[in-house]
Amino acid sequence: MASDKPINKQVSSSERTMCEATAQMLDKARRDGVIIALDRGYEMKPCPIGVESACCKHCYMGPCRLNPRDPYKKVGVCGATIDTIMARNLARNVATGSASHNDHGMHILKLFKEIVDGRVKDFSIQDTIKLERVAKSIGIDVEGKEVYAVAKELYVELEKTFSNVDGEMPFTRRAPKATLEQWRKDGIVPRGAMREVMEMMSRTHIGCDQEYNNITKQISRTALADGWGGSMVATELSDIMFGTPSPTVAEVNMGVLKEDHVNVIVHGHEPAMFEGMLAAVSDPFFVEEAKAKGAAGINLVGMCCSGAEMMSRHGIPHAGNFSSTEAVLVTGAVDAMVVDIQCIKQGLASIAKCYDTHLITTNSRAHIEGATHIEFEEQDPRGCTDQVLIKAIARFGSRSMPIEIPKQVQKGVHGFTHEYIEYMLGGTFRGSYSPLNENIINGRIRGVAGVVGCTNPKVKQDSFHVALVQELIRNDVLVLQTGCSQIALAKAGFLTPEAAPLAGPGLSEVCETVGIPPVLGLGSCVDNTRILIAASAMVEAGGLGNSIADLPVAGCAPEWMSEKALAIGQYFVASGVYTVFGIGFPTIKGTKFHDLLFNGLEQQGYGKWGTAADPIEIAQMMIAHIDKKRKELGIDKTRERTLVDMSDRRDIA
Ligand code: NFS
Repeated sequence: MASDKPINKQVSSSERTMCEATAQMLDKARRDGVIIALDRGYEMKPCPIGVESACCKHCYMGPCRLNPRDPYKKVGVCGATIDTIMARNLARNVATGSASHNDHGMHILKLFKEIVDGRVKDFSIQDTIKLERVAKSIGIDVEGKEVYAVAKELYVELEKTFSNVDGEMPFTRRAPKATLEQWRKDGIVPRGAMREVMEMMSRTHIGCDQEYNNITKQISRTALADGWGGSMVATELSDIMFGTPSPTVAEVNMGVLKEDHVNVIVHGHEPAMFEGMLAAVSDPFFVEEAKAKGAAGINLVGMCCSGAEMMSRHGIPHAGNFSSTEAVLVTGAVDAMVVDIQCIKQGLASIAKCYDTHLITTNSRAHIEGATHIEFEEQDPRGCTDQVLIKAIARFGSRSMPIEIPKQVQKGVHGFTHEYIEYMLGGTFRGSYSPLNENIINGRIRGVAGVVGCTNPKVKQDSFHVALVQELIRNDVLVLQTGCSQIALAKAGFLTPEAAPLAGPGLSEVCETVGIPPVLGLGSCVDNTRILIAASAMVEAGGLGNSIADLPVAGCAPEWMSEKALAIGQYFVASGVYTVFGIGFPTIKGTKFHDLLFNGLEQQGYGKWGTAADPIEIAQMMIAHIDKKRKELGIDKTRERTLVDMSDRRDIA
């Protein structure tokens, strides 16, 4: 957004981001008098009461503000205690996050139905093996049935994910038996996502559920309706319709923009529009149109989560994560940025205007004031994509902005899936998680960590992700990644097999043997469900306990910012995973609700939350938890026997 206000230049761009390309664009934005979120975030002073969730605005007797330093001194006008207030606030955050993923999943399901019904012709079922596999996983008999018959049955079953009034969400059948039994015992198996989100909203109305333990149960249920519901539907059906990813080399960072090409960036979360754009840019008509305007071609690039998905599936280059979406426009080289839903900053509109870039919204659920809206319809993808390309090519032909494209670009291997992990360890005929479990039991791999989530201008962009992952792999923890975190590590060069020596001796040995990086990129945020399935497969393979809570695993979102991240965190906790958030957490230490989340849930047999401000401390907390689980499993000794330090290694040599 253009501003006359002096910008705080005392903080150098390299202190705001460790991404050199983004730093270069932040400097340019400052020179151009344009303020982007990395500077806005720094200037914003968050409300000290809100940051700890000590305020309530669920009715108009308030808003009521309690004192975070003395939280039990006061109650709200209705008598709500600090525990009720914090629990209700988190509940609504989780409901929003779960609603976002379920809305996405439901949209994907609708597209799947329209393909099955023959109403959408531009997309089809690409992966019939996965279709059968997913159908079988929830008890559908596929024997002797035609592809579209199986697809129809799968649709009917998966619709219950959203519409069930009672019963159990279909994909919960994929959870380990002991994990599912725990949910049943506590009455938190999600029914239908619409019911869970609606009930969560209703129960947090003034004067309804005012017992933080009981509210927490519904928080877990609403979150599980995300992880084992809408998100999992989105991942699995996207794989079936657009192809299941397998490891592929892709380029990441702003250097993927090309000055002599028409540059079109797609940013958002739903793959259909991006797939439509991919088909349109290879149309010879548009290639010729671009050439007629003097361009060498059309360069299609992704950002954020749909970018991560397309990179995994098709190797499409990726220009950067959440904190770089405004900065990339500062290059002046973006002819059109096309967006759909979620994580699209409103600030993009004014910055696009400053750099004469077309910002085009395409989804009926997400318009932005100041952007051009061209609706994307799955029945007629070209109705939208062609108009986008006409605008982008015209803008290329009349470019007036000085162009400065950062040089940084990093190659990496993306596109791992839970299916591929199984295959790479065991091969086609004896694909299995047993080799992974064996390597955990014998101590070469200490444990597995999911490092995921956003970037947040409250901290130096990417720096927490990178420091944390570096520490984890150094300690032989295999890291699985998704979302903006994956992009941070990809930019830093960790997603290549060549990064194996950065890992500890055990993990690097495994990586070198199998030929994989120590950090495996699984795609977008809804693809966190691949981690749930991988964890379930580890339990099933045996030797590491009966439930996800028994596994030597941990999760983390070190630079989180969105409500979706809170929903994801809670579904991992409720599935049995110790989950640590960096930056902060919206509860007050020392309160009963905080203690329940950070301690009590684990005693009940679930995972638990953790938080710390320093990435190395977070890594150590995760490693300590992994070691605790190893001890409980009785495999802590094996690790001590197998580990050799560098001097031992030299002696052996
Ligand atoms: Ni996830 Fe993807 Fe990124 Fe955070 Fe936003 S893009 S869904 S919420 S910022 S990881």
